[in-house]
Amino acid sequence: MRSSGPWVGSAPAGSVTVVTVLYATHPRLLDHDAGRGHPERPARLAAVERGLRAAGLGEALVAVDPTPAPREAVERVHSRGLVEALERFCAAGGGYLDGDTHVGPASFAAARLAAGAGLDVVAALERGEGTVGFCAVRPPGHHATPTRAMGFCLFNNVAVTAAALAARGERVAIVDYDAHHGNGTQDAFFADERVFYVSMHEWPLYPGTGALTDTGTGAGAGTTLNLPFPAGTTGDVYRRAVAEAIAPALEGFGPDWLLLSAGFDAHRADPLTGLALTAGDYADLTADLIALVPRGRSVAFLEGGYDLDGLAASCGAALGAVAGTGYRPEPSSAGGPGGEVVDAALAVRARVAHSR
Ligand code: OKP
Ligand code: ZN
Repeated sequence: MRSSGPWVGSAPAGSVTVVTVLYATHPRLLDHDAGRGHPERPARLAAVERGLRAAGLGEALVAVDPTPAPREAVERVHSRGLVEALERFCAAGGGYLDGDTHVGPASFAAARLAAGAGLDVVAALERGEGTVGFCAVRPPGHHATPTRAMGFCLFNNVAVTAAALAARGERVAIVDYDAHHGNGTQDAFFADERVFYVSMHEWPLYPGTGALTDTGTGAGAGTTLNLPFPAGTTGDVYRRAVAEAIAPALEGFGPDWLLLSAGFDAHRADPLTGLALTAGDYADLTADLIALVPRGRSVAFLEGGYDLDGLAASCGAALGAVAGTGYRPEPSSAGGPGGEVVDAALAVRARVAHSR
């Protein structure tokens, strides 16, 4: 535990703080060089901190000092070939891995810290030190597949934590509300019955995966659920998706843990996407999702979110809702398209449920 600023409180002995948010971040995450003028920039982590401060989390936040993910934890998800190639490429000075994924000399260490944060937060939750965890990390992770870094992502942070939990017999739900589909996370667990992956994302949009009909394979049949929404989709549709499709599916699955791929780029102001969520919607969705697992068994991982004000407001509202501070800088939204996607997802779920 480390106190990284005056706004980070540690609960005084005998205090009646109802909720403790374990907040994992690290200055070395700022050293990952995503490339000149890149939207995935260090200022995002300052915006997150600003949002949490504005949300009045104050005393509720307790800092967790992340340690680099052990190699064996990374290799539960990623091939040794990817890990070694990434280490060599960064050590040699870095460069572009694909058209929009760039690394520098400090990126490998940042990626190992980003991948390790969730493991440390889980350990702290298991020691009873918090109610919920939030990993304010970069680079993000959900596009990184077992064998490939892509889409701003090096290691799949949420997947590394999910795989560690699953390896010890825990059942894990991953819900991904980033505007982009988490193709890497889906790939990692598509055939895995211990991890249920749910994504709500914009379609069509990068990376182009995440069809309604992708529902898992083999032992993992029925443990993937995709809701590909059109541009303009608003919070009312997301809330209905959670209430009618996601909550029943996860109740059937019976997760011990909820890991949230918390991307805030579905906010209406985001420059990379066309979805129309507000900070109020992020508050509602986060509270509704965290209610699906026992207290002390959820961890959110920062993924996208590229409008700094939208990011600050949305992540402040999301964690404020969990902590009950009532912070709501923007009202909920309604009236957009996308309802037919929820109907279609319900039809797909009915078929999948029957074939099991
Ligand atoms: C990362 B995360 C076409 C544009 C690709 C990549 C976006 C990655 C988003 N070359 N843009 O999901 O927020
Ligand atoms: Zn995204």
